[in-house]
Amino acid sequence: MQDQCVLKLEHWCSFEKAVMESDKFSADRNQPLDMGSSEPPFQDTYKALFDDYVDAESKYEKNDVVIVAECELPMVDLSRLNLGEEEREDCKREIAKASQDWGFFQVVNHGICREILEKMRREQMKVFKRPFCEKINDEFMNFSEGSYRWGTPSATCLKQLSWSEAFHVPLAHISGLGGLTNLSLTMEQFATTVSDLAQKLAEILAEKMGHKSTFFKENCLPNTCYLRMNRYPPCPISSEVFGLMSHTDSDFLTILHQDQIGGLQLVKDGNWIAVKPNQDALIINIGDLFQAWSNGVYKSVQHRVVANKLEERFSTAYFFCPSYDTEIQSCVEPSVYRRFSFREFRQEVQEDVKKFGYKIGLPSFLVQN
Ligand SMILES: O=C(O)CCC(=O)C(=O)O
Repeated sequence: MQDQCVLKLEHWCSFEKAVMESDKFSADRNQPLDMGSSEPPFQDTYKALFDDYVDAESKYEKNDVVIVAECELPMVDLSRLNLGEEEREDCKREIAKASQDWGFFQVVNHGICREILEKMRREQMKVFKRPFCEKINDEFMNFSEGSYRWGTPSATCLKQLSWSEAFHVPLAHISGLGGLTNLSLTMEQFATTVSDLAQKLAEILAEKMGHKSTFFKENCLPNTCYLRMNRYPPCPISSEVFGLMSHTDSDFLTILHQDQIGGLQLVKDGNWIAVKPNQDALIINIGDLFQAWSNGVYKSVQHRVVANKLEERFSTAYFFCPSYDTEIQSCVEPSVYRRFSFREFRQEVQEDVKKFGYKIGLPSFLVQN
């Protein structure tokens, strides 16, 4: 895998250049807020963080260069699940191994037709083009309260600000809309096909831990999962902020469809690596709940998105989650994590974010705490 890596010099610039960029940015900030614009008002809302950044010259090191390797994620051809016993078992083994070694892999021949993926992307692009004042209006968009998110309200410095906007939608709510609009119809179609894939992968991962169980069928229902449509606007200060801050996912597993712009990075063996986009592949990553369920065998790894100065980027994530009452318990003993409900996990994460400005997540549930 190392041989496939291409060293990529990340756009981490010298302090002088950063200040120049901030100056350019300040000029933009003097423009009056355009109410018809679709762009979230990052510059006005986070003005204090930019001012602090420009003032805090001495805190920043000169020529801070970050090298990030660009890698192909482990590739799994899922068509082999439909072949003979040997091929099928090899394929399952690869899925489990990638989940153990990387926490991330990509799949081709996944059964989600290109047409659905393209339609989802088109509808997603359309909704993000709506004026910002419409997007923040829950009633207008017909999504549940708080579905539209942008920036990082809890950020106390530029490095904590995510330069992105998203609709984070509970699927229970989309079914309720009854295909009211093209967008909700498309989201429903997308989620239905992707949920079958998520079930299949979860069952394989459970089987490779020695458990042929109905746990996922019983607890992760189409309406307990979430769909997140992400947009990463071009960012004039792309070297100073992330598109999406480093995090792990609070679910069992995530299925991601991204465009060809690139920007997704993950931690592998203690280093950040950049994921090379592949237009035929979907990306799968293990979430916190699978790490707990597998007693730490499958890894929920930190990932983030870097901001892009010139191009906007889109991605769609399907979060495979159980109902809030579902108890998460390690499938082997002795257990590294104490038993917890998904509701408890979510509450703890929300409280951490309020208290510290970031998620602690699984370490709070270690038995030895
Ligand atoms: O856009 C991406 O590539 C990653 C999205 C992501 O990590 C998320 O939505 O939680």
